[in-house]
Amino acid sequence: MTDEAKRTRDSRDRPRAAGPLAGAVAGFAALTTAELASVAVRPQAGPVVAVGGAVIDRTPAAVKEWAIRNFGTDDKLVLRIGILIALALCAAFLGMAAPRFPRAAAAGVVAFGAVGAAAALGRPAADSPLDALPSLVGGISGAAVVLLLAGRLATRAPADGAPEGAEVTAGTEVTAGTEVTAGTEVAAGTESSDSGPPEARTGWDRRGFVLATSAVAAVSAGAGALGRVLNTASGSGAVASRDRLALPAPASPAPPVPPGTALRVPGVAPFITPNASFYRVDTALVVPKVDVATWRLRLRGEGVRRPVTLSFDDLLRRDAVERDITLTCVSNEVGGPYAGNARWLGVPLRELLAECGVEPPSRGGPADQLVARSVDGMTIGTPVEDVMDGRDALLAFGMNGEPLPFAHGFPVRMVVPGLYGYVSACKWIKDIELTTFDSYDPYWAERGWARRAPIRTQSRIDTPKPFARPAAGTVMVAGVAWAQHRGIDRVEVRVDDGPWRTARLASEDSRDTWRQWSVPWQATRGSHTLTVRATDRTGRVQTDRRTRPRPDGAAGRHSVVVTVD
Ligand SMILES: Nc1nc2c(c(=O)[nH]1)N[C@H]1C(S)=C(S)[C@@H](COP(=O)(O)O)O[C@H]1N2
Ligand SMILES: [Mo]
Repeated sequence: MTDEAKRTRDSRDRPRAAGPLAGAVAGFAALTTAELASVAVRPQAGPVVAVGGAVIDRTPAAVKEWAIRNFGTDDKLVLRIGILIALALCAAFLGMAAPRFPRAAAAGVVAFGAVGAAAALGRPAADSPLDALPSLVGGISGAAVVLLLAGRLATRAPADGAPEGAEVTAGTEVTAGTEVTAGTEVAAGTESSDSGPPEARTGWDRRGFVLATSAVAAVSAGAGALGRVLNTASGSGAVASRDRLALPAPASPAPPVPPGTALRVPGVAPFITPNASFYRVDTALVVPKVDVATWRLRLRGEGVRRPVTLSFDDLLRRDAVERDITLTCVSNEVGGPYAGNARWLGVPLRELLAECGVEPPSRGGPADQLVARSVDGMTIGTPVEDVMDGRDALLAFGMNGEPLPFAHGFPVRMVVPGLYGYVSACKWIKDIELTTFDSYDPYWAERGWARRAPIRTQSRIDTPKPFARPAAGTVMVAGVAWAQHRGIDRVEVRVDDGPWRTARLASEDSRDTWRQWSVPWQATRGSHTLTVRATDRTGRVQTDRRTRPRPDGAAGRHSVVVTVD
């Protein structure tokens, strides 16, 4: 064997990537075994979801607004990918340290597991110490892999005076010739140094490392795949219960939609938003899958003279009402996409509360805040007065003729016309507590958002799109406007600093729904700014003072700049 070939087998020439690779494989093993262990608890208890949830809970509002602005509904995907990248980097670093400091590296992996466990236990929905299990299992199995691979990475000092030739003769599987000409790691890797006499061993255990790494990777992939399959299967009862669900006919159907609610201008949001394109805003990295058969809703708290716990069948036995209601998110920027209009089916919350003996504050009731809790630990606070003032506040289970989609709160959510979703529209609801604004801050109030938040009067230009290049001539400017529970009275558009022109308004379905509007524009060449403003039925004109969404919804007018060719 030449000196050069000999050197390739020396530890100093162990490929630089081996350590990081070992770390990455250990990290992979940790995450996949954690996934498998989460089957025994719940999918949400897995480390990435738990840490992601903890990050969401702690993200400063300004960062959250930035994330929503830049990533929209993909923000959760971006967060997950970010966590995985961070973990991969840490794992690679620990892997680099592993050959020299195997125990420290293993302890590092366990520490990551502990962080995951702490995050899982700290989630608001964690109601069992078992939530820590997946991360702990992951940390321990990852640490075991680190120790295993560190052993394979470690250098074995050549025995003093071992004859050079011993090694060559030891090379049983590969001829010395190929090894020398290849002079590469591949050739060395196929050679079995283990089969040589111990005193002849030198360099690192390439073959052992490759075998161990592949075996761990394969077993981990299997564990992860199995965990995925079982976690999906654990939600299959809920999926089946949704598939089987036959929605009741409403005792009070939605009033027929008058003709003319849709203006048929291409590019305008449809009057009814299909479920598949309805915006989704929530903190759930894994959508809760609740089986109707096990679902319960508890109603209790201050001034609740007769607390109740309802099953889904109990809800179905009540008279259902059907209403068209436009839902809007407080995080929506002026001109943003987080508004949608659906036909909801559910039971009136007011009647249920009244049956339980609840009085609104205006009639002397002690509770002014209704706090809804979801199965994933969200808390949403709604004024009791608004829920009981006669508006169609619903415990909804149907959306556009279907059971609620899982992402939109199956089996039951709240919908209250006129209030932003974060103070009214609790999805996956399981508990209602009557309390006061003074004594309890729900999730978003704790994070700097307003405790009470009626929806602001808003209008949006859907077409033309920003920076569109329409041809000169007649251009249809159109969009939607909303002022839920007050109703839209007028929409006006202006071009540049010109006069406000009244737009044609589509028919009003109800004052809880948005309205399309359109106005034909004789577009002239050049760059133009189109601006819209709405006036609600209380006579209030949409303000031109721009504000950010926080704390109680974005104000200001939507403008679009276009260049007419
Ligand atoms: N359980 C739960 N309910 C929730 C939320 C949430 O994060 N968790 N987000 C609220 C917010 S901020 C809004 S705007 C609406 C959005 O409902 P959607 O996703 O069905 O459009 O749900 C509300 N209900
Ligand atoms: Mo929201």
